[in-house]
Amino acid sequence: MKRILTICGAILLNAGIAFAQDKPVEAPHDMQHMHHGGFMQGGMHHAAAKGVVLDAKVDAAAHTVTLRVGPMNLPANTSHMKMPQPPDLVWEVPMEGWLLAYHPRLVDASGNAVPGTVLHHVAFWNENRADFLCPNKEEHIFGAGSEMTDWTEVPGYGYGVRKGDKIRIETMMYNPTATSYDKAYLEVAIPFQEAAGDASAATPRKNVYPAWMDVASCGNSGYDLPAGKSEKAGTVTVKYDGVLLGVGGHLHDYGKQIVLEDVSRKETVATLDAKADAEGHLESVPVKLFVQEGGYKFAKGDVLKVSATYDNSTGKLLRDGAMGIAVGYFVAADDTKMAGLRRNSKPSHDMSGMSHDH
Ligand SMILES: [Cu+2]
Repeated sequence: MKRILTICGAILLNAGIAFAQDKPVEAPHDMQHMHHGGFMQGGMHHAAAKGVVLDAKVDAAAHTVTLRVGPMNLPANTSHMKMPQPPDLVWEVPMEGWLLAYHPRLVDASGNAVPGTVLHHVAFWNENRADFLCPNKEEHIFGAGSEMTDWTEVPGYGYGVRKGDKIRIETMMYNPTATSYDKAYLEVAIPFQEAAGDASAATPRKNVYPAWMDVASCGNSGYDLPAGKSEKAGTVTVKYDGVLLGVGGHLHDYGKQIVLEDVSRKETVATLDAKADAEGHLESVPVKLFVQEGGYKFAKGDVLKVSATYDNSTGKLLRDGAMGIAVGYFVAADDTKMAGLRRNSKPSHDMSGMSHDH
């Protein structure tokens, strides 16, 4: 497929640690990002949804920040190609510390639940850090699709952030249901712990690094899904000693299974069988935890293989319809070695698959 560069505007929000109702601030266009193909497919441009902004509310007492993307109008029976899509939005982290968990949900303007089936994908990227498995990409710190993956806290661990880190939020909606939703919002509640602050939060967390082991290796995640049964596999090499605390998975509709193997050790790390409804719409992908055993050991140089199987019952090829990603948390044996992944200045985006494309 011919991929064409497109420039997406970004909105920067400066959220202070306060109860104040933070007003979103539109940044001048120096915050623009170059994307590789993400919003251009088959020569068709996604229409941009107007008026979608990012709101960040910090509840200092509850140590939780809630990010809210919206409002979005979602007409019934609309594919992700036809749906006007929100622009990329940027959250600037207001404190030093750790993000502990991610709890996504969809609501309407009155706070009533909207079904997760209308979320095609959301992805959070830390623009100030490189991915430890694929340094050509930014660190992908959280993602969810229709299965609305809830990322729960792993006690004692957290994702380290610095004040001013820019977290880019890519949201893609669709609506395969017969019900239209007006003014829908995607909310992600993120409990956090400050590095230094009140005495109760004094015990530092161990740093985790999100591990995205993709059937597309270090390229763009989205691929064309053929009709019927199919399998795609990719490999990635671990460059640090450490442990994997657990692994979940990301698939799209008609996804069946994700298998993660450590080829160097000739071992299956995890087999994850997806749950879907009668039409094949993805409902959930299980999570396998190794925390009890102290984590699944990876050695520098280990080759990991991830494979995804699908059974596309539509009878036709679905353009950019699939992804297959095993997602886990990695803890380095020597955390100081991970410091080199920090990017202090804005990176010049390369062309090798920066965005989580659809
Ligand atoms: Cu996806």
